[in-house]
Amino acid sequence: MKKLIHILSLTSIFTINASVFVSGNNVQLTDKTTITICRGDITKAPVEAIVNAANQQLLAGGGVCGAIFAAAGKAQLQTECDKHPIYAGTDAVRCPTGEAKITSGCALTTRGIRYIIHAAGPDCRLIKDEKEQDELLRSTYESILALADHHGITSIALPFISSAIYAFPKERAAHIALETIMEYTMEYTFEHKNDTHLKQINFVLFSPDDYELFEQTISSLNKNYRLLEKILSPLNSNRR
Ligand code: AR6
Repeated sequence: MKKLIHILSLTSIFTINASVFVSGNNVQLTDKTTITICRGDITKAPVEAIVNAANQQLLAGGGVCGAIFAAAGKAQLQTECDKHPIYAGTDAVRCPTGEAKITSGCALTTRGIRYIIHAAGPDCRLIKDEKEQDELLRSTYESILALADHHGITSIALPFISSAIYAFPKERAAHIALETIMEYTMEYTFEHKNDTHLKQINFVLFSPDDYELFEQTISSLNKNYRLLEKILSPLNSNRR
């Protein structure tokens, strides 16, 4: 029931935009949290923080990780990542799966990107249990948002974590990504009695297919929330 009450309030918290992200174009901020579905290169996003789909060792890699290291300055960003200590008894793990670590934006600070949040999503080539995959992906997004809030970050751009090299099934991954962000923002409002610092949350999708998937997912989530609101309106009015 607690969860349903949370969900009921979602539509009043969020403004949901869908727009094609063009480098240099800014998205209008509102006084509420806005999720924007964008297309493009995350290193060009006009935000305070971008998220890297990292590996647990926080080493330069391929995919979006490679693009971020290249744009931020590979050596400088690696030096920053190496400041995060290795967890004892691990294979040089600096960021366990489901967690996130922060560095400066290195060369990207000249474009206004002050921070890079490195998050290790589940590698589904190794983790085969679906429940565990889902929980770890959810925890990855929660860790990112909590870390961003801790640093007072107001605008952030996220990639489609785990969806390519780490082979997470895309439909489930998109659903978890969007739902976790909606729920986090709601819960933050309830628990801290004010809004999250995050006002602008951009999902930056690289391929047209991923962009379309996110558009469909966000509109179906929104539809479900509206349906619930209708069915449970007596409950809703009791709360007031
Ligand atoms: N901007 C936005 N999205 C991008 C960009 C970009 N410049 N480049 C690729 N993508 P992946 P993972 C999208 O494989 O599955 C690395 O080696 C891409 O189309 O980068 O979490 C790390 O070091 C896809 O939708 O991340 C890890 O070892 C999304 O980014 C491992 O890969 C994520 O794809 C992480 O794998």
